[in-house]
Amino acid sequence: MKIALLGYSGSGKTTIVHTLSGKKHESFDPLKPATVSVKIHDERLRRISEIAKPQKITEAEITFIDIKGAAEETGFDEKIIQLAVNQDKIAFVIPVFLQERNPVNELGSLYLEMVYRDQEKIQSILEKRKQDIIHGRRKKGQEEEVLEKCLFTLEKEKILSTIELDRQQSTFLGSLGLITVKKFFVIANGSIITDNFYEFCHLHNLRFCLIDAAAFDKNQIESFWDQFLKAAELLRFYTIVGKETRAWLLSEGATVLDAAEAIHTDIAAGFIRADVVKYEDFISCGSFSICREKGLLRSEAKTGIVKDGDIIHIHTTR
Ligand SMILES: Nc1nc2c(ncn2[C@@H]2O[C@H](COP(=O)(O)OP(=O)(O)O)[C@@H](O)[C@H]2O)c(=O)[nH]1
Ligand SMILES: [Mg+2]
Repeated sequence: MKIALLGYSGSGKTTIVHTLSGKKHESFDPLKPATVSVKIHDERLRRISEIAKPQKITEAEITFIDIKGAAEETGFDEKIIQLAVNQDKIAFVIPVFLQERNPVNELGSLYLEMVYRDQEKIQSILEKRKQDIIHGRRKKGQEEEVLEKCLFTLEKEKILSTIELDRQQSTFLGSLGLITVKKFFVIANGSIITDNFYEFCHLHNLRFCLIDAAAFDKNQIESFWDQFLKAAELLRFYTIVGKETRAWLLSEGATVLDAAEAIHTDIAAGFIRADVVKYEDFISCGSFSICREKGLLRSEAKTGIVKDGDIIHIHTTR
C-alpha cells in the first residue's frame, strides 16, 4: 500500500516518516522521492499469534512516498503531482504545531490547488475534444458528458471523488491522471486540532488523523495506526496459513475476493469460498474449529464484504 505524502515545505513529512520508520532518509532529487516502508505495529496480530504459535509473523506494511514539498506561494510542479497520482492513496500533511502557520488556510490552499489543477486539466481536455467534434474527428459521447459533470463539480470547489461513478466512468477518469479522483485524507502534524480545522475536514469530507511527529510517544503507536488506517479508509484482515500468521491491508468495502487477490492472484483465480471469523471470537474461542461449533464462523462467497479484524481462511480449487 503506497501512500503519497503531499504537503508544503516544512509541514513535517520527513519527520513523520522518520518517526514511524525509525530510519533517517532524505531525497535530494524532487522527482525521486524517498520511499520508506513501515511495518504496522499490531497488537491483534500478536494475540492471534499467541494462539496460533506460528514460526513467522508478518505485519502489514505501508510504503510512504515522501514527496518534496513546494512553497505555498508557488504550488506543486505538474511532475510532482503526477508522482502523487501514481500512488494508492494521497495524504495531505498539515502542520498544526506551528504558531506562524494557519492550518485551516494551509489545508484550504492545498485542497484548492488540487481542485484548480484538475479543473484546468479537464478544461484543456474538453477544449481539445470540442475541436475534434467541430472538425468531425470525434462524435460527442458519454465521455464528454462525464467530463462536463466533473468540471461542474470542480467549479463548485468539490473534488471528483465525491461524484458517484460506474466502473467504466471511473476507469476513464482514472486514465486521465486527475488527482482529485483519489480520495484524500489528512495527517495533522502536532498535538491539537482546532474546531475550525475539524469543521473544514468535516465540510469537505476529509478524514484526518493526528500525529505529534517530533515528540511522538511510542506508547501511542497502536492507537496512531488505528486512527491512521481509519483516516486512509483502510482495514486489516488476518490469515493463519501453515507456519505463518499475517496481517494484510485492504480498502474499506473490499470483498473476500479482493482479499484473495491481495494474497495472491492464484488464490483469487481458484477461489471457492472463504471461512471468516471475527478477531474477538477467535480470541475468545481459541481456534477456528471451536468458532465453527459455536456458529461463529461465516462462510462467504466472492462478494462477501471484509470487515476490519476478520481472520480469513480461503478455500481454493488448487
Ligand atoms: N515542534 C515540532 N516540530 C516539528 C514537527 N514535525 C516537524 N518538525 C520540525 O519542522 C521542520 C520541518 O520538518 P520536515 O519533516 O523536514 O518537513 P518536510 O519539509 O515536510 O519534510 C524540522 O525542523 C522538524 O524538526 C512536530 O510535530 N513538532
Ligand atoms: Mg522533507
